[in-house]
Amino acid sequence: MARILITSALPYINGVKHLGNLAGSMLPADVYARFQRARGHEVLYICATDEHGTPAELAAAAAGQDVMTYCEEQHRLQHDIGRGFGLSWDWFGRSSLPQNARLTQHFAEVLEDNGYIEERTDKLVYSIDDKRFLPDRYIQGICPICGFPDARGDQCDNCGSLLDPIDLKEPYSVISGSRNLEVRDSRNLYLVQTKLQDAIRKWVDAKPEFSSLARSIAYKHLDEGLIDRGITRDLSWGVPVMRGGQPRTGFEDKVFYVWFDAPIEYIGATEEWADATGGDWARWWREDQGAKDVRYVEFMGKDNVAFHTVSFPATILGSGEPWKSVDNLKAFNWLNWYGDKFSTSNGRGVFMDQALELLPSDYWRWYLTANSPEHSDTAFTWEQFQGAANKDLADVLGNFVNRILKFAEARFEGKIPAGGEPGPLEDKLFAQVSEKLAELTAQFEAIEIRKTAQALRALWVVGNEYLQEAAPWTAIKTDPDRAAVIVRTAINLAALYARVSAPIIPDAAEKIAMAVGEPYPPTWPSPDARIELSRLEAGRAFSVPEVLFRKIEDDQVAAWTERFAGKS
Ligand code: B3M
Ligand code: ZN
Repeated sequence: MARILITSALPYINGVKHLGNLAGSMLPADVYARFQRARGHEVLYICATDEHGTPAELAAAAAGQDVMTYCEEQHRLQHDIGRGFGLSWDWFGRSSLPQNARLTQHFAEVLEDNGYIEERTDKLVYSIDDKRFLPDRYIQGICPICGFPDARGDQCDNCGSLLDPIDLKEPYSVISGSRNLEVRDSRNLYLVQTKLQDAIRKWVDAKPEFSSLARSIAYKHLDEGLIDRGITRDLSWGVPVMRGGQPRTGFEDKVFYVWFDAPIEYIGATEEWADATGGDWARWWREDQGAKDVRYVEFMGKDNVAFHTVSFPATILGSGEPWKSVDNLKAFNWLNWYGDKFSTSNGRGVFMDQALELLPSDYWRWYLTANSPEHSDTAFTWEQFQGAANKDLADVLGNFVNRILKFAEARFEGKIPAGGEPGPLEDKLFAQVSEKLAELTAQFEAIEIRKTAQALRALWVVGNEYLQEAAPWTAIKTDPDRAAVIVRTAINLAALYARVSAPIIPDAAEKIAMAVGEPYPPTWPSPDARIELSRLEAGRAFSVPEVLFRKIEDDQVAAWTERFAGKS
């Protein structure tokens, strides 16, 4: 049994996330976690809200709340909606809790002791009208790289470049819109990444499992040459800058930069989990306390890769302490809305809470897995979504389960029939299912998201083809034993479908499992279909679940297309 640590990028606290956030990190991480649990491995899936930095402060101000109250409410909201999507985190933490603060301050101290943190004077943008410095998202302007008009102080959403606020052209304060800005000196702590350039490159070189997207981004930054990064900010909400348990002189009004503390929250949230469950967090994160044999997989969007392949490894490596670091980083491109960005303010695209109002989570889980923005930016369209739901879920899987259980209930009094022996059609089915099951298992193991969905669908199709060819409704007229074999085999196949579909569509899988009296959550089947398709014994009672997937009607698509199109 392996031990697998999984983390997905921590969603910012400011507001309910859209389907793109889900598709590019939390959902594939959950699918993988469920699969590995079914395989019998010890899995710890950790996530949390990323509560510091300017997104939190600006959003709290806009909501007319103090930041702590805002974060508390938003964390609960994001937690509940995530559970509504079946996100099976073992813990969904909060980066503003003491565990993360303590760890962040510890890392800063050991990094400074090891010579990787220095105090430097920054030229920062100060807003005379707002009477405050404008870090990161408090300032916007024209991107110096691509000319995008609304680039943020820390990163350009358009070209993804990491920016320094003073580089922005025609900057303005996000708080007041004021352009009455000036550059002033500010003392800040710097993570001296340039000293760790070689160590980080060696670290990336030693990670062959990283997705090609993750590796290409990591090497792009390494080849450009790392820069030393400011890791403190003139903000009040964040991890206080301490030294030896005391506020650091001159830094009493500063906090650590959100991207310094956020990845540390992966460890912090594991401590939260341990504090709440009696678990042992060091067993997952300290190689000197049992984490050496842990396999750690990270899931995130491509805009987060730089921080996870440069500054977070710099923190871990620079500490000189035996912390577990990621073995496989699965990076995703972006899901967009008909080619455009999701936008709360513009009402463009479906956000997680709205999605659950429209349809059960399995519809979204299936579509976002089968159409994952895995290898390129991918556009959501209602037409594709309707097709995936109506064809794959309703016509293929749902139809198979419903047809065979309804027929068996009517003709065999709701019990799996005895009689007859598997024949050539069953031999063919066993061979096909064994082959498709092996393919599906391999794609899950390889974390090939789209190929996993394709392999699962191919397995569903085999069942329909078998029923079509075996035609128990015809066989029963002349050869009841033949009909009994077909029904027994097909009900076993429905049970197998529940087991292998559970990582992606857990609710439907549970309904099928309950109907045929199988345990849930399921274990992963053995590779031998002949054994697996004869497990459910004759005489076992079963029921017919309600229709697993109602089809999406054209008028629903028309209404939703209009509702979520966004203002032109
Ligand atoms: N909060 C997500 C984002 O950039 C960011 C991820 C942090 S992972 C440590 O949208
Ligand atoms: Zn740009």
